[in-house]
Amino acid sequence: MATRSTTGADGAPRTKRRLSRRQILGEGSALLAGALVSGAATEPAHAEAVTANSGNVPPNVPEWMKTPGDPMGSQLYGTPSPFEKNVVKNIPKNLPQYISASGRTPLQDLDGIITPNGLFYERHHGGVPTIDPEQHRLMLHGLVDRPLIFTMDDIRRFPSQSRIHFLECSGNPVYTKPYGKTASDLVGLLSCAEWTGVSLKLVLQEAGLRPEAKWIVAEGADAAALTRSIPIEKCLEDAMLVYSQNGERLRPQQGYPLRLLLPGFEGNMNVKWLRRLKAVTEPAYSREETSKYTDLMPDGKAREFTFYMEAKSIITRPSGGQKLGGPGFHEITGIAWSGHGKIKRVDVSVDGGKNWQAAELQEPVLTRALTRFRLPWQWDGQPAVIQSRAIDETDYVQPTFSELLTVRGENSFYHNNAIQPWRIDAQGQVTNANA
Ligand SMILES: Nc1nc2c(c(=O)[nH]1)N[C@H]1C(S)=C(S)[C@@H](COP(=O)(O)O)O[C@H]1N2
Ligand SMILES: [Mo]
Repeated sequence: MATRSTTGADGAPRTKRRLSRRQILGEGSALLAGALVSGAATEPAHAEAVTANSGNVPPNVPEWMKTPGDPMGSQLYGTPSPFEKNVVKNIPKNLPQYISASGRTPLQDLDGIITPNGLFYERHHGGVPTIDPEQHRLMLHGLVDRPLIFTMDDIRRFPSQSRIHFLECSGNPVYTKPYGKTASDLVGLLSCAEWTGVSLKLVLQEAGLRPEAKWIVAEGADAAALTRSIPIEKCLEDAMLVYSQNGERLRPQQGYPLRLLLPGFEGNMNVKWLRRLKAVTEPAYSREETSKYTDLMPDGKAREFTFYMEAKSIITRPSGGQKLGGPGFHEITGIAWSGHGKIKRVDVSVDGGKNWQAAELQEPVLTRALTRFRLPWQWDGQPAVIQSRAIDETDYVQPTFSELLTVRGENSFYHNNAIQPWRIDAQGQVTNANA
């Protein structure tokens, strides 16, 4: 066994028996060495863990290589490894289920831009109905030449399209404090999927949409009969009637067997369990667009029909509830999105907002979809405040919460797209800097 002396980022010499990590990873990964050997003045914690389990680590042959594994077919629908059992939706206990039920995506545990279907956020106003697709119908009426009723088979006979878009609840998070601890607590009413369905424009044309039609009123088949009015321009732009999500049929929680998808529009308008579309000249002024989902502005007027979710971003790693293993290299990564189109740039600050640098954007950058950003960072072990700000293709810049306050006043409730700062203390513990 080689004995090798290395120096940690804090200058303390270390003696390591066995193969050093630097050798295992190759000299090219010297970048990581600081993080791996630094920390405590004695042998680092993960090296101790390795000693305790040394029977299963290289160069030994682990237990799970000595006999064949579980046979195929033991699971007809795959589930995550049991070791990932803590990566689950974030659902507050004791929720009044039929008033404000919501389950959040664990954003801090996910990579890339696609939300797995089992972790897609959910928000229901009247519970999740169990709908037999054979019995489900979509009625299209009002200002059309031919009122129509479609079965799900009819819907699937239209030419299909698949597109990747985010979906975000406009109460993500609500405007007022308290803000929560983790990225999921704060903005977990946000997910992104590849959606498959039919262009709404095509279906409206099939029915002979009349030129007087200025709005489409959409109604869901849940106990809330959730109803929203959609401007006709959006219906003819990129709205979809969706039946699949990440390649498989919608989950019941996402509106099985059919939902409306309005890319970039506030989550509430994306009516689930869609059963009726009525072409009309005026909006319905339903509960969800008057009493709810409006923002009381400083002049005392309520802002209604906000539609588009503004540009926003959040660092997901490191983020609230996580702990940095020690000084040295850490990748800062997160997600950015805008209802208005593509993300143009994401700036990251590691000094409490004094200086900003552009992060790398993961290609392809898609319109009205999550965009993953990354920035390499050498943490010096000192307390720090890190945050990200998104700029979209319209050059709109994500505001700080105090900038939002000057425009919106104290009484807004929805549509909070403020910058989210994370505080890192000298021990590497990450917390919500606003809390
Ligand atoms: N029919 C119906 N559609 C609905 C809702 C609902 O309760 N009933 N909730 C809305 C709200 S507030 C949001 S944020 C999104 C949530 O979609 P998801 O549960 O698929 O994430 O659906 C919207 N569509
Ligand atoms: Mo929502």
